[in-house]
Amino acid sequence: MKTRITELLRIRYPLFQGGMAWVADYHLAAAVSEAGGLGIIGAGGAPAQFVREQVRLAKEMTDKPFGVNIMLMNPDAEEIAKAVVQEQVSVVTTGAGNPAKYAAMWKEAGIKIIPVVASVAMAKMMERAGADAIIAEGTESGGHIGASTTMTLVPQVVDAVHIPVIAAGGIADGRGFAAARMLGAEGVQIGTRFVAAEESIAHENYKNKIIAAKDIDSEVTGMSHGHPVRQLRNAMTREYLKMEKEGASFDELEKLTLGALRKAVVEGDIVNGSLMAGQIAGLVKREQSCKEIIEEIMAQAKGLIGGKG
Ligand code: TUI
Repeated sequence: MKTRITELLRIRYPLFQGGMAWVADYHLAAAVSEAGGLGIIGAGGAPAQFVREQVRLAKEMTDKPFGVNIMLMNPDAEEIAKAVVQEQVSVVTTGAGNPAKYAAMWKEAGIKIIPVVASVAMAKMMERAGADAIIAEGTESGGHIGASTTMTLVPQVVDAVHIPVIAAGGIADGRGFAAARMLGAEGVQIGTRFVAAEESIAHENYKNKIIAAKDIDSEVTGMSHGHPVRQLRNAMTREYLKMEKEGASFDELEKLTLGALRKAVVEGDIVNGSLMAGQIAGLVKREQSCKEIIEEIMAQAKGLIGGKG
């Protein structure tokens, strides 16, 4: 299945694995890249040295291209931005901010720049700043989200920029892949289904919560202070939303979520942890290898789209 994304990155399938904090380490990234997609190491809130080590470990497991996602709210973002140059990473995706100030440095190093955006305005700004492609992420996604749905955002971003667009948010199977292609996207990014992959280091409790989730089991916290985060409903989200309704301050609310993602991913704390997941979690039925996931999605998509893709 050829698109401008497979050509740009020299990968078999235009299918990215989301660079999820704590979850997307070198095991997951290498497995996805080995299966023909683009694996992405999620730097999340980690220090630059951790990211360097992760990149080196991924290179020992695959000689195929993989990326690093830099979450721009990370206080160490600048150091990570330099580290990906030194470690000769081929693709960088960014989230939760504007990466324009790093664009010249990355371009000079030959790194492909693919920012995640949640609006047309940001997509245009990123194209002007030198992005090679754009990931348009809808509000169906897990984690930190924007307001527009994938269905509405993707075609509007496709019309607004010349660079290729990758659709994210609400995609977990071949139907979602095919639908994204119909909206004009030249690739997709998938997060939630890969959290439950065999190669994912997420705790079994977290994987099982995703596998058990139904369509309406996610909740968005943080709307009141402008940092909406989607995660599966549990005691933590109930308490958060109750406090938010009562007008709790940002600092009070932060106490509930501080370290909550780590609690979910590493400790398997499904009560107080932040079980970030997208609205498509209801479609994830079992733990499978990355290769099985990718081949299943691509076979289904090819059947729907036809041979040319
Ligand atoms: O970044 C994400 N998703 C994330 S980051 C994350 S880590 C976290 N943990 C706890 C609380 C909050 C975050 C979990 N999930 N997705 C990519 C994304 N980026 N979605 C939306 C945006 C975005 C938002 C604003 C991109 C650019 C932007 O620009 C703002 C500006 O600077 O103008």
